[in-house]
This record gives sequence, C-alpha cells and structure tokens, in this order.
Amino acid sequence: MPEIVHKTDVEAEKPQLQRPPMYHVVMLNDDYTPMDFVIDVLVRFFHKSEETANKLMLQIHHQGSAMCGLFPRDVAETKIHQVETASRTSGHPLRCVMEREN
Ligand code: NFA
Repeated sequence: MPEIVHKTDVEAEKPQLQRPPMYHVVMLNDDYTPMDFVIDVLVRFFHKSEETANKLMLQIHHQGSAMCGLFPRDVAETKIHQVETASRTSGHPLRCVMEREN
C-alpha cells in the first residue's frame, strides 16, 4: 500500500521561507467626493486616527493619490470593495487601486 511521507523543512527540496506578496491600497483623488467622507472612510476601514486621516486625505487631494495600507492580496481586495460599496451607496465616485509591493 502506498504510504504518504511528509518531509520536514530541512529535508524538503524547497524550504517554504517566502512571505506572501503584500499589496498597497492606493486611494485616488477625484473632483466630487466630499473631504469629510474620505476622512470617515480612512477612519472606518483603515483604522486611521482623525488626525492621520485628515493628513492622508489632504495628501490625496493635493498629490492625486496616497497609500492607505499594506495587506495580503485578499485583505487588500476586501478593503477596496468596502470603500467602493460605501462610496457608491452614498453617491460618491471615490476609488482605490492595488499596487504590489517591490
Ligand atoms: N478632491 C476632493 C474635493 O475637492 C476631495 C478628495 C480627497 C476626494 C481625497 C478623493 C480623495 N472634494
């Protein structure tokens, strides 16, 4: 009868030392989303303080975009979905994109 033999890391051909790839969630400026709504989103979904959220919102407003957090892929996708759902529900065009780290 065939027998399944599990190798230890030391014996394995390729030790599993890689961390999962991480993704920045980048929030994009637009001409319509109210500043207070952006601050609320940063507090609610990215756990920023009011002060940090205010600075980040202004950075996005003046420079076009800013990184709001670094997450594994599935978490980054969920954050983007949460932001876009909350924004569309409130009638705002606020958007985020994902950027792979490195
Ligand atoms: N530019 C938007 C405004 O003037 C504010 C904003 C900031 C929108 C950051 C999106 C992201 N109302």
